[in-house]
Amino acid sequence: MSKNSEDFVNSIQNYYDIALQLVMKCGPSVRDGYSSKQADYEQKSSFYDLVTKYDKEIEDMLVAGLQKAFPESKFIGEESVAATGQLPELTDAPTWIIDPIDGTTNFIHRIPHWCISVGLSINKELVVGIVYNPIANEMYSARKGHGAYLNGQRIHVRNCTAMNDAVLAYEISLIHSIRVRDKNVKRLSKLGAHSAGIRCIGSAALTLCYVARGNFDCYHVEDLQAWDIAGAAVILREAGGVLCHTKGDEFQIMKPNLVAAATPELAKIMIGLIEEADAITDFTFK
Ligand code: 2AM
Ligand code: CA
Repeated sequence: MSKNSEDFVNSIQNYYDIALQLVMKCGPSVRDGYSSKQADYEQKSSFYDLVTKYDKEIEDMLVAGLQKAFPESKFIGEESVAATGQLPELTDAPTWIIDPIDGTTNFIHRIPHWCISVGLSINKELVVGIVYNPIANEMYSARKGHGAYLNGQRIHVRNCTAMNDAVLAYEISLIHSIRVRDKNVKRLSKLGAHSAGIRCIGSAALTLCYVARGNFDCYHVEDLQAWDIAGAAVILREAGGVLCHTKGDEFQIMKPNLVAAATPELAKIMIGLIEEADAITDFTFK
């Protein structure tokens, strides 16, 4: 290994170690907030877009800790973007992409599927992913090229190549938006009809981790943001999964419309079924 690439590997390890510790440190306070009573919340852009004081607190804690450890860092965080209304452009700089609570509605309703999600992009490539569910005590983590882990144990996708053997995850909450409702109803109907089971857990990051550990086999979602996906994207890929754009092109983190699958065969079948769903024109649910 050249000196430069050795330095790069060491620096990624350092980013990973510090971020893992910081995320773990957020566990107790957010766990207390979840357990005490239904958390107070506010609406952001809509009646289904919610935020609690814990979302803001965790993001602030993570940004402060990472900034202190790595002053060269940039940040793309859900709550800072909501506060400023500005989505920063992804640059080559080390950029932490943070969702302080992915699955905020679950958090508020005391449904135990939510997580803290952190991804690190360097040179516009995702290299570190950390997804932590403090209620289940599940820490998912990955560094590019070093495999994916759940609480320190390696995880792998399931070798699933057929849709009728696959458990499909689909984010049905997105039918809230009239803009994408028909698209989602058509795609869910087409994909779901061919799959062995359909599940929706309300956290994109955890859903991707469930594909990574072989509980679910595939997932399709569009119209989310980088922070919903960044951390788990690294985990899924390092667990051997496939992540691509809905049309089969390269996955783009800043516009993360995606097909995630345990195998390339399954991803190809999903892309085909989505195309078939989109070709249905005599349907409207509005
Ligand atoms: P969030 O909890 O961070 O908002 C399930 O609802 C998944 O979709 C979660 O990962 C949630 O992230 C994300 N999501 C993002 N925007 C959403 C929206 N407008 N409605 C519902 N879910 C949304
Ligand atoms: Ca969130």
